[in-house]
Amino acid sequence: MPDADDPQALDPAVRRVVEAAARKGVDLRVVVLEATTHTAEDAARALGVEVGQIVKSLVFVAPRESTGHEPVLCLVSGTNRVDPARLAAVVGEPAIRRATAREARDLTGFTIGGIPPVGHPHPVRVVMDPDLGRYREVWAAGGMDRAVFPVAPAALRALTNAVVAPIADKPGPAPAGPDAPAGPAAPAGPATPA
Ligand code: 5CA
Repeated sequence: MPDADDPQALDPAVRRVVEAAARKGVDLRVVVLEATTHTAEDAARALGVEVGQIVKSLVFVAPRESTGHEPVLCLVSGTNRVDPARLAAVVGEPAIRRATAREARDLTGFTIGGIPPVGHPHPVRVVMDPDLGRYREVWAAGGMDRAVFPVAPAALRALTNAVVAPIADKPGPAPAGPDAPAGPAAPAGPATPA
């Protein structure tokens, strides 16, 4: 698996990720794989790690009268799905929904399958799934569908300024762990089944 050591040799999209991390003092080791790692399963197989260790970067949008949509980026463990009702409660955006592929590209500058946690053209709110903290190291997309990089969950959180909150679609009430935000973390009223 070739390491992309030479920043000049990197795809421009990957370079945006590496440079954004470098500006925050984090030296990313981006690995460019030979086969696509479009999905978390692909990435886990290619890297020989657990699917839960793969960071899914999922774009959601909250409607805004003035600017159209505000993106919210969810960093989710590869085995989990986002429960939109939980996410809505965590971010205080009742009308939040999944971005279309086109919206995701227009808002982030990256294509689905390679959307990274950092390197976006505008600051973006980030919510991180606490399950990523189960691992010493997780792997996130590096700007294109064959590029991934390893990162410690705490470093990923610091790099993205993420709020860590239970947004995954799981049975039972949302756990109120020490990372749960002070705001409306648990969905109020009946949760909408996904
Ligand atoms: N490179 C991998 C592992 S890091 C990756 O980027 N995975 S991902 O989960 O972050 O991105 C793929 C996800 O994009 C899929 O799981 C799927 O949930 C989502 N997706 C795929 N097509 C669409 C679409 N048309 N609209 C919205 N989301 C989509």
